[in-house]
Amino acid sequence: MPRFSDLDFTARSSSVPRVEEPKNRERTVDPAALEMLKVAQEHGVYTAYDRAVAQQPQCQFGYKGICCRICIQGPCRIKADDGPASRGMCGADANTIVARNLVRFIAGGTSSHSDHGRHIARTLLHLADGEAPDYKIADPAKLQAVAKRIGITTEGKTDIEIAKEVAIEALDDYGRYGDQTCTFLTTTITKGRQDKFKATNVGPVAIDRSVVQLLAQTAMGVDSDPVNIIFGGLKASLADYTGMHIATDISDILFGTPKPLVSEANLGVLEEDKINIAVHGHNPLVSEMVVSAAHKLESEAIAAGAKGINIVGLCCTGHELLMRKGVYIATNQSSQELAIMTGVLDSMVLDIQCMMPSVTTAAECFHTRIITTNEIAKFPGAIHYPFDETTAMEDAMAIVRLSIDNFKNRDLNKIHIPQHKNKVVAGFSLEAMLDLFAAINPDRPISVLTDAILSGEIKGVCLLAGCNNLKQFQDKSHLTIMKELAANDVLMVATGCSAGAAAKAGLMAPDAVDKYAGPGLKAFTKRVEAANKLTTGGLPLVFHMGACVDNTRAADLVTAMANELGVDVPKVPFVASAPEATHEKSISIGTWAVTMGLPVHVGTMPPLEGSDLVYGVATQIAHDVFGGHFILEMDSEVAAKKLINALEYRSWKLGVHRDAAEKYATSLAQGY
Ligand code: BF8
Ligand code: SF4
Repeated sequence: MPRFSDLDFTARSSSVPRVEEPKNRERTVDPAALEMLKVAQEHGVYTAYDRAVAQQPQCQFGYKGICCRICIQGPCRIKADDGPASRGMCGADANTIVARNLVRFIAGGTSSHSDHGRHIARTLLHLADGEAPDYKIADPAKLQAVAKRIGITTEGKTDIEIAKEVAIEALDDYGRYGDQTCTFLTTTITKGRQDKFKATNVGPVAIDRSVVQLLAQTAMGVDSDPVNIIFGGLKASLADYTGMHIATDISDILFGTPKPLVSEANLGVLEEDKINIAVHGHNPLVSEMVVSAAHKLESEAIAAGAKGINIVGLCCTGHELLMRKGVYIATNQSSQELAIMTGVLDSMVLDIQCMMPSVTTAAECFHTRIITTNEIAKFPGAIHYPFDETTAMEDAMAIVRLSIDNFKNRDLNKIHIPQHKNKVVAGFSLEAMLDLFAAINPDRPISVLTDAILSGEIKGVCLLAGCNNLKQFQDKSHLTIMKELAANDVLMVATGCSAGAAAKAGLMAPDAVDKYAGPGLKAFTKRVEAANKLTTGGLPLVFHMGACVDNTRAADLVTAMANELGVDVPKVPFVASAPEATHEKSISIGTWAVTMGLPVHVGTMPPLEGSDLVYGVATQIAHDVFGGHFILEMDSEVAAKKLINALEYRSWKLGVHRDAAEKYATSLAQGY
């Protein structure tokens, strides 16, 4: 059972409003976004912030997960505790309906990440076959490391030969016929997790199959056992992990493994005298090529009257570029439309995921060209330029030229760039983190972190992940939790829009350590900083680990910590938080993180309150089986305390078990 040392806390959320100030459209704490909301109003353009208000009050059947519409006898709603209205027409009860709805989110999230991963893996295969000449193996060392990890011999083989085998092994994880659990899962987790997943039958053998099976399992008239349905969801969530790991590994191979670097974040990074291109979405295959094409076409931009080309990132494809190239982050998910209203965005280049359909509407009042590039993501009103990896540079140059050509269409009366931006130190892949620690202990770098936890210098590690959610004020929960954890000596890594929130607010700048870190965290950070010759001006308060798809970097970190400590993941003082979870992807990530053995805070209520059984499984029973559980808490200050409680509990227990092991000369107890 999860335990809170503060006995006022329970598995239920505090009673804060589920939608903060539902009539207030100024739903953000980002000063640049607040400024641009006024500009939007002046131009009469509705944004996500207005639509969030217009959607209130939201349907409570849907909110609690007790609306079923998976067959067309429905929608059926659970309207009573007993009698005929307590079940849908087919007889499904609240527990079944909530469980089915929830795991179908996981199927969606897994599909998103893994289809992205497949695209990257196929590109590596095309590269190996000589069909994607514009891509290259940017990090041969990572290629070697991944190959070795997944059991491919590398001696006597060229990089291209190894790349082909890695790509085929990755693609095998999507559609294997046999019974072997996915390679990119089993080779990246602890022995304890391998055994646990085998014992509970949640290890996927093929990513695609786990999603298809889950949809089949949850179709009308198939599985009505909510617990069995949840286990199907767990299998799909581990398939999500697998697809994400493939995406990160192969993106590093193709584009380089991130290293510490300096950049800036927030709308103030837009430059009036340059061609501004925002790359938006998730898949670096397009955005990396756009960056390269922009370098080649600088002279054309100058000929068009601009001082050059300024690429900025939106959402996770921006984080991919920030991590590897130092490209600026313009903003995170909720405020994407506002970038258009600066009047200086000459194009917005979209690939997949988290892109608002309304960007084309916003662009109608401004000159921005919206350019879609993926066959599964077309927007009415946008220019569709089909991007093909086999002709990548040619396509990217055409896209950049569409942007240069649009510079002349700017309306000088509509220009408004908010002067808000902050320094960002990013680029913390796991490899980069271990390099930092190796300056103190070259033999066992990870022990620098685990020793700091064992000595009590820091309380543990928290992964901050996930989205913006306009039920709350944009970024507010992220920043509240980060500041509270920092003051309590918790080391933080962040991804996706959470990293975006930290970056915009200056929490990824070195001076944030002096401002917000507690004494232990400050001492730890400064010690690591002093041991390294950094060119970044210091280490940040929150370490940027990448895009959402890179959450597996954090999983690899906790796996390394577990192996170093000689325990399984559920014993490691490591927690995760998605303060503003939104996308289906955040549900699948949260679920695999719980299955891996982590306490996972979610700050926006997923639709499961309609079933006490499903709620109890997520927040309590999961802990008994896997050692991880959800902390569903809408009050971000309480959430921070609950996360700290979870870390303290784990550190205390780890200490007790270590003392006992020392005293009785046994290995550490593995129970949690
Ligand atoms: O994958 S954090 S809103 S942008 S889903 Fe989307 Fe959520 Fe942002 Fe990136 Ni992740
Ligand atoms: Fe209604 Fe059952 Fe159909 Fe769901 S599956 S919509 S509960 S009849």
